[in-house]
Amino acid sequence: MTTRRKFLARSAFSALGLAFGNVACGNTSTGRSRETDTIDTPIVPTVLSTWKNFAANEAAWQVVSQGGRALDAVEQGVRVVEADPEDMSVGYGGRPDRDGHVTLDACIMDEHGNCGSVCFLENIKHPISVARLVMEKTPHVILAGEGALQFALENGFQKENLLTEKAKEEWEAWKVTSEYKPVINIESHDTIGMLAIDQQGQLSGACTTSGMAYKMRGRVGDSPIIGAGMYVDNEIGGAVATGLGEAVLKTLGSFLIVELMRQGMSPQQACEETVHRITRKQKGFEDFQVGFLALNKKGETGAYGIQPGFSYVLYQNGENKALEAGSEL
Ligand code: SD4
Repeated sequence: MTTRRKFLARSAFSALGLAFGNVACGNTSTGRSRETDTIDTPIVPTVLSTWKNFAANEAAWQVVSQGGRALDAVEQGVRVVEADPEDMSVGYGGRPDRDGHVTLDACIMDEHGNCGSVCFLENIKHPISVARLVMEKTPHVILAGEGALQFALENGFQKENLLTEKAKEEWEAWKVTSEYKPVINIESHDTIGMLAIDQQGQLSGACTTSGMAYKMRGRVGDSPIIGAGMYVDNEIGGAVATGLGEAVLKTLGSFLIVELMRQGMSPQQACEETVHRITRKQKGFEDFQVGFLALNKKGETGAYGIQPGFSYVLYQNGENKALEAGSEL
């Protein structure tokens, strides 16, 4: 097992550019050799997540720093937010749909390109762990609604009431006017998307949410859709999205970012180009938020949103830092 001392030594080597990945892949059909770059790619263990989820990053870094797998890191990281009743966009304490039901979406993807997802799942506190089991125990990628719940219960998850008093009170206040405006509140949303690189240089990603507050019953956003809310290609990098899911779905934003990085863009350029794609093609973007984070194999990161105020947390070289993304407006 890798010890912490080994990890620190390795991190020091990484900082000096002396630890290298050993992924060797052929040239792409475009003649570019982006994948072959990874032969000489220094390993920079990293955890990157949306909004100000310090504790989630910390939990993920614990796994990475002990030599664990990036997949375990992202699962453990986002579980912190799923269990937190104060975060009203994820898991327990999430805002309900317009009928008062908390319905959850989540997905996860590993370094081999395996992925699992649940959507429209009710009464289970940790949808990310159910998504992981869909990936590992079934031949499928997505389970939805009743079927996802049945699968979770069969696998030992407990049914719980996820609607907190605070979320219920807010929903009841909303019902007085019940203005149904399918736009995400620009100021307050905290869906967590997380990407990690472990000490072996492997990449994984996770995304989990209770979705848009007071959505129509049955509405599913981008977060559980592989390539929309999250995508990872271990040869290139990964991306996650937050904000108005409908806008992300129409652009398949996370997949697009990874493909733009494959073609040679930096994570920052890829995030900006993907936000431009939304603002060029989608009407009304002035009134909603979408934010993307990207991480490439070298540990370089990118972040960009439509609106100002998109914050994120980056854990690298032993430091957990809050940062603010640039924006289109
Ligand atoms: C959704 N993208 O369901 C999610 C919401 C979100 O921060 O990201 N909120 O549309």
